[in-house]
Amino acid sequence: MFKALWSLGVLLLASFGVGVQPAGETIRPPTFLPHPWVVSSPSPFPEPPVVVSTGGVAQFDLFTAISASGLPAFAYDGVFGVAPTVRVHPGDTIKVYYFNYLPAGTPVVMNMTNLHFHGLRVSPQLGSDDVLDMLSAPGQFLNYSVTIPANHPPGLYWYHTHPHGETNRQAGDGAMSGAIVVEGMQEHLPILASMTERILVIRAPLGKGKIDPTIVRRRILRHLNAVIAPAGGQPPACANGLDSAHTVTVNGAVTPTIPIAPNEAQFFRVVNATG
Ligand SMILES: [Cu+2]
Repeated sequence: MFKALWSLGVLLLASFGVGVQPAGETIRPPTFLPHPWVVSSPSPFPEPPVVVSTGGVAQFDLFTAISASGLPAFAYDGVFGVAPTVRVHPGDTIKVYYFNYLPAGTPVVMNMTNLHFHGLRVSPQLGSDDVLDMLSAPGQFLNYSVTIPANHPPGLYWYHTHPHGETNRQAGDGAMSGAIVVEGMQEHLPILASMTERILVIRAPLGKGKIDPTIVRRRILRHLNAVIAPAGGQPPACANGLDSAHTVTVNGAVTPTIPIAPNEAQFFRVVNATG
């Protein structure tokens, strides 16, 4: 009985978007840059690549593999440590082909992976935002088709890997996350339409050392202070450094500089993706 149910589960998973790469078929292999996310400091403000919905669909390929830091990382469009910002309208569908290039796991670190669409009011069924049944082992892929309801609130959301028991290591320490924008905020606040908009994905990838959540939280607050320093003024010194367990990054960079004119107002969308 149990075996029969298990087989049914595998069948369901197979038909709803989990699979192993068919033999003989080639997939576009990611070519990885040597180091994932830490750019030397200070650096110009890096903008994540953007996937915009066309014809009601925002579609992209995403991979995960071990980065130079020894942790799992996202790879997009051949670049390691990069996750695109996905921009959709209510009623659109996000389609992701997500391939697991992680090495074979152990009973402790299984290297399973999946995606969670954080904050979106979408279906939790197979093929959509289902973090319980949709899991890919190394060498497997997941096909997501996540439809945003037509009455979905506009705003900032995010996606990250969410295999239970491995999320902290992948999403927090490995910084596997990206932003999702559901358009329409400007209709509620028209002044936003005239402002430069910036996406700030704040992560805290693990360096070498011990994990200390208190230090991470303190660093995030201090870093946000630095990011929103007044125009023309020097941002206060940021506590970032490679000496601690985690390094706080903004869009993958350490202490980047955001250009802003005197008296200019900008529209910041800030994702706390520190895990
Ligand atoms: Cu989440």
